[in-house]
Amino acid sequence: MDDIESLERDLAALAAEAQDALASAADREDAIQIKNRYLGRNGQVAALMRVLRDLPNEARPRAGQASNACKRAIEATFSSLMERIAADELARRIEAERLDISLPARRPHTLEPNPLRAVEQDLIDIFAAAGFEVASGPEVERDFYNFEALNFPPDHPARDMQDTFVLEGEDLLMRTHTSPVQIRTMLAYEPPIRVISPGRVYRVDEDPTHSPVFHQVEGLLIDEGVTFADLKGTLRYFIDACFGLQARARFRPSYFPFTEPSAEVDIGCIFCDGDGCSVCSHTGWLEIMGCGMVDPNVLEHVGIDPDRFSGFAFGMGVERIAMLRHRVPDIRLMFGNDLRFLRQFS
Ligand code: 2NM
Repeated sequence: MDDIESLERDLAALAAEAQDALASAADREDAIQIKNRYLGRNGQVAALMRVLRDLPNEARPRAGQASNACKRAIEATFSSLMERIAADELARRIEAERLDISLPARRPHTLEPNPLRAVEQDLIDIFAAAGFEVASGPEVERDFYNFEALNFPPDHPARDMQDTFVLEGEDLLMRTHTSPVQIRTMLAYEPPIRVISPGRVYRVDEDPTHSPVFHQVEGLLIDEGVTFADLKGTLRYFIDACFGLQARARFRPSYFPFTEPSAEVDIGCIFCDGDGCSVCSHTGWLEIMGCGMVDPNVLEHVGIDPDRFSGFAFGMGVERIAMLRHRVPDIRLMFGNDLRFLRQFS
């Protein structure tokens, strides 16, 4: 009886000692070592239980219960300690990896519509609202569509290889204007015809203020009884829509092989309001487009009877219109890829 009671006391004391030791464990490894020191195969609890051999049979169940109670107490302390260590570790990690989700996000680099494309679309919209349909055609053209049908004489300077990108040994060139699209349209359709042809065009002349590729929007209207007054009315509508009702405009006589009579359209200089400045070469006027009545020779080339039908045509450079719309005094900025410049239009 004495033996079993002293064993119970010893086991209880051992459990208390192990719990004390665990309470001062520094970390996981420390805790595991402490636990093994008491509960391991050669641990202190096992050592105590070796006295079991000397106990009478009837005392053994009590000794077993006492030993199990001791083990359970130590294990319970151990596992709650491990839980606390894991919780502490998690709390430390969360603190260390904390994200401040209130920080404003960095703006992603998005593609803004290029000012040139935006202006091209504006021009299309303006003429579409007046009933013009969009026509397109190849950028690599034949001499007939780009020059001959447009009444360019065989020795016209624009046909010079100095000015036109030609594919040598072949009847192919890069179109120098979008007029060949008008020729193709007139060949394919009967009047009345009312189209605009936006697109890329190519010219050799390259200096700091000219690009070998630029953009045009040309227009064509063919019907019975079309006069220069119709041309003026259409272009005044365009100027109102593109530059505003207050814009002053003038038609100045000019010459193109494909129109007769021909004119150039100027608007009052938007940089100096007509006073004269370096942008308008001190004239007070800025040229925005060319136009005229389609030459009867052109109509003959495409099989339209010039005695029955007449029409007008016009053409403008999109870069130039963009420059004036946005009051950019140097056209070179428009071709460039300087994002600081381009972002101003978004
Ligand atoms: C311009 C100026 C004046 C024009 C003429 C034609 C065609 F095919 F009908 F003859 N298309 N575009 C034209 C007329 C173009 O650009 C400055």
